[in-house]
Amino acid sequence: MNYRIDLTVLSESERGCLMGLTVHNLSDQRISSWSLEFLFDRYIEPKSLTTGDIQQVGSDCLLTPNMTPLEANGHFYCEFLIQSMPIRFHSDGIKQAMLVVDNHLRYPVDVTPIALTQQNADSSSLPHPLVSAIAIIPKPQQLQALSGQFLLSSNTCLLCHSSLAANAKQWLEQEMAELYAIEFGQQPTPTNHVELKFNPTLNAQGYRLNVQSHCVLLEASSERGFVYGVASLLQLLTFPDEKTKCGYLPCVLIVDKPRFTYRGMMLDCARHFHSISSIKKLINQLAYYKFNTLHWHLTDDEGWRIEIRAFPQLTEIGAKRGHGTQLEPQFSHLDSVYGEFYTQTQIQEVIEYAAIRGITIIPEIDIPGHCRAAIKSLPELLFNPNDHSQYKSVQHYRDNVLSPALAGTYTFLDTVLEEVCALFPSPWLHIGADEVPEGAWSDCPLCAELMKDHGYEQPNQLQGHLLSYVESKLKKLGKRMVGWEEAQHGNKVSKDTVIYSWLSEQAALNCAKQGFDVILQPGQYTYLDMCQDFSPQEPGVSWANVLPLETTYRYEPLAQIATSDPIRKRILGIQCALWSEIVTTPQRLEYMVYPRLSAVAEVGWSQPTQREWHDYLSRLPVHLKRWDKQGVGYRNPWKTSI
Ligand code: TNX
Repeated sequence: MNYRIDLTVLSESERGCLMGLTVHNLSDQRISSWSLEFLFDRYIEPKSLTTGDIQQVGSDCLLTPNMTPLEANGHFYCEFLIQSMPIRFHSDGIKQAMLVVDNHLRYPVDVTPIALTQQNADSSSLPHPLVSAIAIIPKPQQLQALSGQFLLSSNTCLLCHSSLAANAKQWLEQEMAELYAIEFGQQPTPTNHVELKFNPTLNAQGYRLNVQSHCVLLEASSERGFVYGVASLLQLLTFPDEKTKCGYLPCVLIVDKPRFTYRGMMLDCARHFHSISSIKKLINQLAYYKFNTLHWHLTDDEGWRIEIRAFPQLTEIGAKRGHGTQLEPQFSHLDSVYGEFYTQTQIQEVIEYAAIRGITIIPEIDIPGHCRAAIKSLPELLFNPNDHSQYKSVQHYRDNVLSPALAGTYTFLDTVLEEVCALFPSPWLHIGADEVPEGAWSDCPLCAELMKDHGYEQPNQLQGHLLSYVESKLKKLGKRMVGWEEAQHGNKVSKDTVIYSWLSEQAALNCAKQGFDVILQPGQYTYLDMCQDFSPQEPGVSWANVLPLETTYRYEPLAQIATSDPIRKRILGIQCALWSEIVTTPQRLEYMVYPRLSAVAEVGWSQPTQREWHDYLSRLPVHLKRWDKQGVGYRNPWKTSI
């Protein structure tokens, strides 16, 4: 390659980091007119740049050197300050760069790993406990190992006595066929059958699984209970013998039910798009680990990913980013147009696939912040030319907030929400509400008028104004509004709103004390985009934590809250999240998700008294083996080099 850039951390302080950037021209051509476009997700303070100018929109940066030519075999050097915590990972460096010559010719640039001032301590290493044969994750509430085993083969008959078990039956049949090429026999036999039977005495999400040498009896009182019983059955199965096509289930009696009623995962498909097949593969694993919710983050500044039939512009324009489109390139794919979206038909297919596995999909339409893709797609409705408010969002956008004072905003919201509510059977709809930047709506005549009309004193009350409109719209559409913890800012939404807290568990407890139902999603323990270890090559971000498997596993929700404290009733459950800024490929997705997903599963399902780190580790190897068979990529926590 003819061009190369090196980025070095020169010093770190409270205020941020001082960085040195060198642009090398390795060719024998002098370049007189050039600029450098690069993707970097920290904010560069424009005034701090020692030579040239910088423009930044999100992670897209354009450095123009002010007439400094790039000599043949020469280099250009500048320094700048970034607002950032100390940098310890290569993922924090420049992701991609292009040299722009004479304003239009674009050349690829080699980007060396960021040079750090300091590295973290060594990577952690894990003990090697004895491998458990009965290795169910999450750990069941009661499990009694019995002697003997059940032989499962195509001679086994699957008997289903309850319509509530139909989905679970279908899932079991599909898994057996796909993974082991075993199809259940049709003839009922007294000595070789798996029976699914309704038992009204069991807990709503509970099940009872009794494996005996001549039959397997799975009982539950709900659709989900049957699915969880099947998940345990699938996990108990030792891999069928390839030749004879039969597998073994150890004889056991399991009586099980979850600690929390809500166990979810959030997937961000806006920052990077994940294919329908990746999402289905993930949903299938969620079912194996007894999750019941996928929270689908479908819109954000960097992309609108859900077809809205009334507004095709949202996906024609808002799903694409890159040169020649309305949205700048972000995070990756600097050299091409990036972006896809899901049609409503595809979404329907995913909803059905998830339903068979006991998983509800909650869609998220993130408003009023994180709306840049929507605003660029529908400027005639959403752009307010008279709003001169100055703000910068956490992700460095200055034009990503919906206006509560524009009529078009309400037309947009009504239409989008009507379509989304009709598409998703979920009783909840997530409206985001996170990270509205300070300063939004502060210099806008229409907003000032609206504030005056309603007697609001602070512009941020307009957030409450907008959200309470959305809440009543959703109520009319038969849905309950749920949102990030900032949804209660502006103080106008009702206590029916479910709050997803992400900054800390304390934030969740504060909301619960005010009377909100909450879902725990503390970034410090449950954010799967956080690096999994300390080595600089480990992919991920680290603003909330470095998050090794052990840290996730050891998260103990509500550890400080007395068992008798009524506030516990307000904590509906827990959720992990994969934000996708750094999730550029399906392989990266699985690397970030597994095995930490299984650790979160146990936090959400099993009672604290049943959880033990070494015991969990002794069960994990069986899962790695199954993931190998299923083609699920994972980070092997026992092999630390990447
Ligand atoms: C915070 S958690 C965000 C996201 C980012 C994520 C990166 C939340 C509600 N907002 O917009 O993608 O951090 O880790």
